[in-house]
Amino acid sequence: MATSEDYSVITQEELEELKESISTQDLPSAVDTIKHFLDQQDRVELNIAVMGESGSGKSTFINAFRGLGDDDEDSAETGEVETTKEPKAYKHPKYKNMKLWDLPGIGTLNFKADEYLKHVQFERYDFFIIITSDRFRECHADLVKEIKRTKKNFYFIRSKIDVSIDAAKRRQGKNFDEKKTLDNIREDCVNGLREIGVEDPVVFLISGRDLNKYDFNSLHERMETELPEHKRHVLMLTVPNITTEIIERKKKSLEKNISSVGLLSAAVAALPVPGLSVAVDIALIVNKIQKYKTAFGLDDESLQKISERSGKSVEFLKSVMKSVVREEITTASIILLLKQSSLYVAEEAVERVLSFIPIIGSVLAAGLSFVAVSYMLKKILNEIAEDGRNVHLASM
Ligand SMILES: Nc1nc2c(ncn2[C@@H]2O[C@H](COP(=O)(O)OP(=O)(O)O)[C@@H](O)[C@H]2O)c(=O)[nH]1
Ligand SMILES: [Mg+2]
Repeated sequence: MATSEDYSVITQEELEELKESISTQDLPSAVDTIKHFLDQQDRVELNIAVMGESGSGKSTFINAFRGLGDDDEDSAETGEVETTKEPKAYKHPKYKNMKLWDLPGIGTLNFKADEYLKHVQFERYDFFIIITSDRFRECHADLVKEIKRTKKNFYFIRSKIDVSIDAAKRRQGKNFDEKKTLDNIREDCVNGLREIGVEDPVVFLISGRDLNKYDFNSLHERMETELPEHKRHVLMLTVPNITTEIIERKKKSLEKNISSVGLLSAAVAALPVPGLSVAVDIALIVNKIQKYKTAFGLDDESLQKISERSGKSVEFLKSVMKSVVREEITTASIILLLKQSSLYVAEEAVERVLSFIPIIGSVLAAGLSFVAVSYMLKKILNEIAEDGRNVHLASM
């Protein structure tokens, strides 16, 4: 059986603490404690700083990264001349703990790079994004030298790639080669950065209009690998479902988290409180299904938005969905689901019988519960991710 050391999402200490507090509670409060713990996991803060000159495409990128268009509620104003001198936070519409910070245009404050970083409170950010829509200049290089001293990560973005591609198409006509054009732009940016003293720069080509194209996926993948584990989860949860690759990576990330839920279930099952194990398992599963539904954009609000953007009706989008989230999730529907899973029925019977012999019984039930809950959740996650993928394809 897996041990909690394998999973940094839940520590042995947290597990013990939870067990301790649950063992003294009545059933409803125990279930609440578990729900609260699970919600906390998704509330790790992630703060991303976006910097660049005015007009470079910061606001457009900030909106796209949060899955918003320019005209959506809560979206950042684009095409505005920047007047603010303070960083402004833009929250993710569904995960308020994830914020993108629009930093005052570099150059507008007449600060040196170190003063600038102090002014924008650099400690606050997990990493920095530096955007330009043409070439990188001294001001960008100075900033990077200072950021390096803070030991934080940074990423270079060359924005408005769609504009460059259109221009190349017009210029080159029949000889247009997209890959070659992109390689040239990337090489120009990298060489430019080297010339102003940045060692081994990596530049990502992005269009805020078509975030699903060009280098967005590799940028996001790189950010993910360079973040600490508990922050990675938030980065993956909040990424818009704009390509099948991203949907697949999101699924993998959520799958890793399942083991901790299984462990939780096992820990609870080991407590000699009749009925607790099943009640907690149901609460755990309902909680996770709701989260998967939101993560893959299958909640009503998201479907409505996809429908408006794609011109496909909500009914049509729903018609490609097959998983449990097509209907409303209730405790009753989950119990039905559990009953259909032979694994679980076996466990329930075992649990009832063995609870008369507390010590051996609880150990056995714990093992079974871990397997059953993990198995169930993996199966459900796969089905919901598949729905996410099908809705994404149907909206194109
Ligand atoms: N075609 C295209 N236009 C963009 C892109 N990013 C920004 N823009 C446009 O460029 C202008 C400045 O963008 P904005 O996001 O406001 O830049 P900011 O001043 O850095 O926040 C706006 O008119 C945007 O619509 C992009 O990737 N593609
Ligand atoms: Mg702006």
